[in-house]
Amino acid sequence: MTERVPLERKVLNENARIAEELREKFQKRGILCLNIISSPGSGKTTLLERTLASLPKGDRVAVLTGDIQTDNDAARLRRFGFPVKQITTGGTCHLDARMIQKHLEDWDLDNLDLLLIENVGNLVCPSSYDLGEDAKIVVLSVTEGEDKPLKYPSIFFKSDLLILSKVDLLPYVPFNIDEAAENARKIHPEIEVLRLSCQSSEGFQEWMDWLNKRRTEAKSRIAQAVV
Ligand SMILES: Nc1nc2c(ncn2[C@@H]2O[C@H](COP(=O)(O)OP(=O)(O)O)[C@@H](O)[C@H]2O)c(=O)[nH]1
Ligand SMILES: [Mg+2]
Repeated sequence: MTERVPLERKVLNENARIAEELREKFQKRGILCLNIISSPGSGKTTLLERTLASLPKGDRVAVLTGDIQTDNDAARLRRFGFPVKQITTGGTCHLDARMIQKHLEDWDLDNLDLLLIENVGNLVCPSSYDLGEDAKIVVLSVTEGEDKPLKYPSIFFKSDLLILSKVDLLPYVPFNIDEAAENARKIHPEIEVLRLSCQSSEGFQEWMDWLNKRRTEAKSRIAQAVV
């Protein structure tokens, strides 16, 4: 244990350095970068599919999607005509900044306004790794239990937005959605909360409004920097 702590710190310091370089590149160009995190199966890829389907053709959007094995998610997301890359971590339970840097090498960032990152399905490890994003988004589906913000506080503390997903299932599962939101606010009082179903489309417009607001803010930051 005494050996492990300094090594972990070194890895995280190195990650923070690369993440800061990435953040600078994104901010200089007004790119909004979002890091989407949840347990496996909470609906990250489905949300990205719906999002890409609703964006205009030629929109300056790209997706990086992380997984331990397989490129299934990238195959699902490529159908919409935007640049998509799979990052297969080969066992690692999170994405790190170096993986993002490497996978962005042959993309011209000047052609991008929005970079969506789907992290590896895991509520714990991804919360420790800054990817240079503007914001982390945590997705919690209604089948996972309203206590999860209390059990996995770090990711709820670090996320700007909580998406409570699969709300179409609420009639069938004992899940107190107000309590889930309340638990998240105990950990992070300013966290924004959205209720979403990709099945019924409830909350989808609110999600797109949130996304568009953040895109506009990212752009206006470079305008201010230029003035
Ligand atoms: N009922 C319901 N099922 C959903 C919803 N969103 C996703 N799913 C299902 O949940 C499963 C996992 O979704 P996926 O997007 O692959 O989750 P990921 O592992 O977080 O990327 C799939 O069978 C989806 O069809 C939703 O809003 N409502
Ligand atoms: Mg997925």
